Amino acid sequence: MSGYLKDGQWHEGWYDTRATRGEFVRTTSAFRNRITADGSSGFPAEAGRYHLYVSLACPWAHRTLIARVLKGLQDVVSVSVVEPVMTRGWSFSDALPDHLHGFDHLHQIYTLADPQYSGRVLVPVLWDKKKRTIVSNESSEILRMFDEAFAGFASGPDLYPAAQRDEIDRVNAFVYDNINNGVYRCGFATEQAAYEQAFERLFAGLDWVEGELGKRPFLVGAQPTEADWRLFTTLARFDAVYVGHFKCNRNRIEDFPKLSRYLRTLYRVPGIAQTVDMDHIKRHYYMSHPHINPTRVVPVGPRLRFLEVDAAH
Ligand SMILES: N[C@@H](CCC(=O)N[C@@H](CS)C(=O)NCC(=O)O)C(=O)O
Repeated sequence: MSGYLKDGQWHEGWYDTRATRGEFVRTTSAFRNRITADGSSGFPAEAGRYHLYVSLACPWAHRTLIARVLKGLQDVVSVSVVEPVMTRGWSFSDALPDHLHGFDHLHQIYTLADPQYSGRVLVPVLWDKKKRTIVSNESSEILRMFDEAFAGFASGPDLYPAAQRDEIDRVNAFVYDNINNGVYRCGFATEQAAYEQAFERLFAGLDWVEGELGKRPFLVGAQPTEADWRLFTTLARFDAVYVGHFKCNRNRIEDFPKLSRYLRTLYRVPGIAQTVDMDHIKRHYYMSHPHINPTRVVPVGPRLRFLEVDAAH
């Protein structure tokens, strides 16, 4: 089960949707420091200094893993992966250890950074081994740091090109509201009206993207940018999890000609396939939300054609 920390103490509990008429409202991330190339923020870019905690199931954490791979930071920023199924929140095991502290649970990382921390215990977490604290637990900002701050250590495509920033910001906001967070607003709604409203917005959003992808290969311009990778992590989970578990079932991504081709194109970019773990994804969602799936039985299907592109090429 999932839970939260209050004054540094762990409590079991899910999101309370009573005050918001059944609508799921996402909490904001608490740690918002920034790594910069010049170190003016107090967190200078250094090889070997920072450690990323992720869940391979989590679409937000997935963005940061993708940026790490695309920017060639595998030897610069180390990683620990949490167990896919939540027990006292995110946890570690012998197979998936906390490489830095040997902790059993991710909440211990939060209380190491702040013994009085109150709030949810979220992935991703970017840890500073020198200051022994959390730099950030906001995926959109970690993605930007990997893109910009470590230019002296590694290289890769510019994911947030200066000339396209306004357009990327605009697309990101739309995709976040309607699609990335939209699937959660469908799945975690506890009243019919809240679910139906989220459902309409989600599929209107996907219809819009389908139309845009008829005009150009990627969301902003001719090359993938962070806008595409932020959408990709939701698309990759959609047919396997969101259609069934979150009731996002007007149609599948596979049924959209442009979106399904786009998903395959992005999946085929070197390094990306290794960041997609469908076993963690399916087990996490179907087994960690007993209020949605009390039997915790994980569906065997569906067949996911975008995962078969390696075999086909
Ligand atoms: N705004 C955050 C959201 C992160 C987030 O919600 N992570 C989820 C996993 S997909 C989590 O850790 N949930 C645990 C919980 O809510 O208890 C980000 O983008 O970094």
